[in-house]
Amino acid sequence: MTVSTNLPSFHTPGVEDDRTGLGIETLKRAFFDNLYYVQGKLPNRASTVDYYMALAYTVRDRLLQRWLATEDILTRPEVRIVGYLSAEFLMGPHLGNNLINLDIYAPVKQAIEESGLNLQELIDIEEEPGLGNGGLGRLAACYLDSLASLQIPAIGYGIRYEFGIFDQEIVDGWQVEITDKWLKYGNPWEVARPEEAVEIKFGGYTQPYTDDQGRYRVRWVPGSTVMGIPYDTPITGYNVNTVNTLRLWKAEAPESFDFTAFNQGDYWGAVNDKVVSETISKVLYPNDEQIQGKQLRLQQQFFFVSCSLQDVIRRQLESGRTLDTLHEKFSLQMNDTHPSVAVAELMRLLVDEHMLEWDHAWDITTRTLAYTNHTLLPEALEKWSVSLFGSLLPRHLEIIFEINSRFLDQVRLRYPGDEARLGQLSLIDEGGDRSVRMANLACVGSHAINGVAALHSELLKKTVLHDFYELMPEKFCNVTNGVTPRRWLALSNPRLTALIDRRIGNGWLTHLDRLRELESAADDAGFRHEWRMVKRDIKADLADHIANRTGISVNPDTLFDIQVKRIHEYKRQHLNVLHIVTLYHRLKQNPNQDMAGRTFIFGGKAAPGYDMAKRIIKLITSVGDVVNKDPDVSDRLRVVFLPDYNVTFGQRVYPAAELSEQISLAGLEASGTGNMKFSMNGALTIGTLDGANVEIREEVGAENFFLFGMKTEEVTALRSQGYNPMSYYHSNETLKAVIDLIASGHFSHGDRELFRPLIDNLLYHDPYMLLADYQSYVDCQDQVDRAYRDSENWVRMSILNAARMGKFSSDRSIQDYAQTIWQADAVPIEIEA
Ligand code: CGF
Repeated sequence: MTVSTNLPSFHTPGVEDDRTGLGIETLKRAFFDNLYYVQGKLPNRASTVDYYMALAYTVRDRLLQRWLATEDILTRPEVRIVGYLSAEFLMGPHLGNNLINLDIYAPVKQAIEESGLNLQELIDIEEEPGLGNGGLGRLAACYLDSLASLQIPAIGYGIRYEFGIFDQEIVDGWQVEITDKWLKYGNPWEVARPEEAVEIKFGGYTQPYTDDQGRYRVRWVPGSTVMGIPYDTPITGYNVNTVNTLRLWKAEAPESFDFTAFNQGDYWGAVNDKVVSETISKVLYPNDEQIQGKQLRLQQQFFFVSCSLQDVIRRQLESGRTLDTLHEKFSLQMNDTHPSVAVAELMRLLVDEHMLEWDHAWDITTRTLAYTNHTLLPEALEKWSVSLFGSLLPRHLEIIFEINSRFLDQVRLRYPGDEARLGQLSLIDEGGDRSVRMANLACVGSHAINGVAALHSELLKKTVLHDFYELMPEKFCNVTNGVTPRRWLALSNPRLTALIDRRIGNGWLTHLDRLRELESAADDAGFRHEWRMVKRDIKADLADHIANRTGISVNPDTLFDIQVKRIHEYKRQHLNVLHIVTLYHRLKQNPNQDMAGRTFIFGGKAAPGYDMAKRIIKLITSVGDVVNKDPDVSDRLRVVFLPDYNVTFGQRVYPAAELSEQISLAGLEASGTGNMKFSMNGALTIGTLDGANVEIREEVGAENFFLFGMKTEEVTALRSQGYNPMSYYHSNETLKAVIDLIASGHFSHGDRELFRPLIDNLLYHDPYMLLADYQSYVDCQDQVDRAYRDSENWVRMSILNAARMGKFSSDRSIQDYAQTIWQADAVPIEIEA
């Protein structure tokens, strides 16, 4: 179905308009016009931020017609809409991405240069909206890019946190958190829509009553209300007319000022209401895969879910449909359990507010909602104490009990007398302080449940969701994650993109499988030379950046070995450190050791309350301090921790990488997406058979992937037979020497206490089995070293890695979702002049 829109254009036909025109002179005029009229600045007084803002408005003007046209088609009853519900959207800077997607990079560059400015400087100054912790939020951002590029009408729904993920500084080798003030200069990309605000209720109590038809009903009398104000950001598709919307909700008090309280002299009380309400969207919880059970977090979740569902219902009714067909117009994807209170809220809206019968409402709810699971880590599975839940959402708790009782009745029929199974499946965990299990709620209330990589989806069926799989196998499926090649290749690696274009022409950015046409180029010495030169240049740029940022000089002719991701014990950054110390120890013993020089680069944030992760950062920086200054080794080894890893930093780092570290303990990384960004940019992976590594290896070929470590089954077997890390320590001389060296205070100015918690943890518990995988890892790293020294073959493997990454475009993931879960089609938009 292609739809045409005929919006009023406000343009004079045939005349290039300052708001839409793409001629160089027009762009320049528009740019200075925005600087003057929107920023209120003359060029001689304008800062780089002012110029950035003026350019952002100039670009935004050029997408508005498509944005309004896309908004317009959403109102048509026959157009199906995907709603992506996510507590996190880690969008990254918009300007550069929009220039690429609108295909206006070249004219804008020219216009800006002719104005005596530098486009890259303006792109670089954008404060990135860091409204996410890591993989999950960034995945949501890639999916919005692909939805728009595939012309699927979609709305991303989330929270407009005033403070996103903290900025990280490294002080004396430790992480220090700084508030992220991304909104300090204003946000040119968003448009507030206060006229579409909705009211959100909390607390209070419920009251049964009988309606005029004599039916039993329940009324929720809330204790407080908050307003949700939508802020919309346009999400451009690549080279298409579709511009979807990211709708983020900001919490505000219903009345900006309580005059009664004020007049009675209670100024504090009057303002307090406003302050308390706004707290809800104040700050993103900075924990990745670790629940904290804080009341404010549940408030945030319910807040954005209720705002979004009310918005969806309004759109449904405004399109002329009734709620009976909500599932025909909307498919709502819950990104993890964070939005899973949607199951209860949609039921409440349909039953209590729109007076549908329970069974009918339940049918609509389950046909509308679907759930993506992102983790097997037990500490990440969300639970809310029944008492906390009931005090904040008393009506929802009743609804959850009702859903549970009906659900468990069905389970009883299917498995008579199986109390243990009933206990596992129940939405309520009856052990200790009773709690609501959000993953169970999501499973029961959805028509589809998916994991994010083939291995992860299989493990879900075997472990955490095993009982659900046995009961409802038809709901389970896999959608392997993907990343957008527009941001992660075209925008971040223009040099490689240009080289690929020269070889295979364009068009591959939307059909990433076409990169396979590069395979033959891997055998072409001339092409390999060009490939190597591109990588070398980008490495030199990163080396400059590292020198500016950290004062550490690194040699671009060494192997760039990179691990960037959240710092977490299961991701095993400290295994990487054990390898570095092993090389250091070897070189100290034999300074003439023949090895390729290596630069180890780390980046990533630790959750502020996660002591072990923070100590891992300190270990990396401390080892770096010693190694980088030691003349015996520093020509061959360098260790860098680059502070404040974020999307912008990722864009610099992935293109420069030669070796990608994906070394989690098998069975624990659901998918990973950094692994895909690295390979797409021609890095080789050293990794375990975990998450999407498994599929990456299948695609690129085992001979182009450095595999090490135990498989999931081996991990399980070792654990069940009783894992004893100490036995590895005692039986492996080098491992013992490496651990002893760290424990001796060699990297901590003689302080033997600093790393004791890490060392003791490894020797006495080692939950992520570093010691068991150590030797295999070191052997594999030696293989990497030998391979790197055969530089022609290395480049060959690098080209083949990039050439075979088609599967990991988020376009493929979105097509999978669209076909198997959403039944959503492309709706190409024609804009009539
Ligand atoms: O989601 C993650 C990431 N930490 O955000 N999980 N969560 N929750 C997984 O650990 C990654 O493996 C996964 O790639 C990502 C997106 O699905």
